[in-house]
Amino acid sequence: HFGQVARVPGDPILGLLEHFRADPNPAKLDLGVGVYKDAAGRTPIPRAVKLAEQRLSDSEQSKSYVGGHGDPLFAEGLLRLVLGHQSAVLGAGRAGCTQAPGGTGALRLAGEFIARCLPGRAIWLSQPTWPIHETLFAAAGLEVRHYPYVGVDNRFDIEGMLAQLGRVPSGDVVLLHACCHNPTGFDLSPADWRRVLEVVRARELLPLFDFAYQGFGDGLEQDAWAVRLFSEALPEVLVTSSCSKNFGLYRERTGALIAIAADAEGLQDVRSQLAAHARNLWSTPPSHGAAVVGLILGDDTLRGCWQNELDGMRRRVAGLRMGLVEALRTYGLAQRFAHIAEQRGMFSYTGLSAAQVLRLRAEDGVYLLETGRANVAGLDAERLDQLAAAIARVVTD
Ligand code: PLP
Ligand code: TYF
Repeated sequence: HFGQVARVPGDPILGLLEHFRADPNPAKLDLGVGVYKDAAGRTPIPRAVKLAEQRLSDSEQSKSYVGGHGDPLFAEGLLRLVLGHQSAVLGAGRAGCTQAPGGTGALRLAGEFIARCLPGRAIWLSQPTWPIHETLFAAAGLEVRHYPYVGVDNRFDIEGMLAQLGRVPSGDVVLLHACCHNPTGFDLSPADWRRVLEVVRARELLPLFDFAYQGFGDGLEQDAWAVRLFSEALPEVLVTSSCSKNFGLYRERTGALIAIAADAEGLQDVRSQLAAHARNLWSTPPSHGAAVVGLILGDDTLRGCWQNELDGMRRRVAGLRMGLVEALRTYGLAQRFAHIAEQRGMFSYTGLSAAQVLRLRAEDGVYLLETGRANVAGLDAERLDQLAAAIARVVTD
């Protein structure tokens, strides 16, 4: 009976948004859920997306199903966006793209594939990571384990990470955030990535890159650097790509699992399995968002327009990071919070404690996650000083 069904708590990140909406404080500030926001606090639809949608609505002939791997134009554009136009792996026919409902769908498909086709391999996640990683891979039946990433001192722990990866059983899967680590904002340097590559190679681990923020770190090409380094150096790599943030397509559920195999023949075996598992999960993927991305990536004008707008989003977030550290300087706190300007992407592990976060919420209407994670894109450039004053009060009282 349904009477035996236990109630479980909702998603804490999305739950925080409800608390924010219910707060009558007119000066409230939402730094919770990770969606990009512009200076007016809106999550915009990029102009290139609007233009592509208009074109689509005029040209679309049918709503019949797309194939199991999704839209071929989308696949072609996304493979080049992620792996690069010059990719040797692409040239050799070793990389394929399976469209999925968002980055989350791609992660779940990867989880299914690993659980069914590579049984006995555990997946190693950074500590901390995006909470959905923890539940999603467990739901797919994988054993979930952790490697150190950011410690209680709120510093990126590359030595701890490398030491643990060096002890991971051969063959296990290691999930790596390609850029803009969620939740911390701490990314690896190129030298760090090379060291991780050597451990992954030596222990014959399978890297699974979660690439949800391409274009939000240092730029579209720069952010793909680690994915490309590993893809060209190793026989087998998995990458989940999300178009939610960089194309502003969140609710259209647009993403893909990119599989790289040792040779073109092996790739086709993997792809047959991915299509079979996708069939059990969602049959065929949603079309609209992928059709939009396919149009944008395949058209120089639309692509240029999109890249400009994405550059603008990236620069806005980077500017807010620096602006907040500058505002904190007035209170003698620039040094203490210097990491905010060094982190990348939408998120910052500020280092504020749960008690400090709760005070900011109650006294100032500033909403961060209790872990101290702030969505930097939610900051108001006109009110950085006000926020800095509030932070100074809760850290010094
Ligand atoms: N992976 C990470 C690290 C994310 O932050 C997100 C964001 O929501 C996703 C995956 C999933 O993105 P999507 O909305 O495309 O499912
Ligand atoms: O971490 C975030 O805030 C984003 C958005 O269940 C998100 O990745 C948060 C929770 C969730 C789905 C997406």
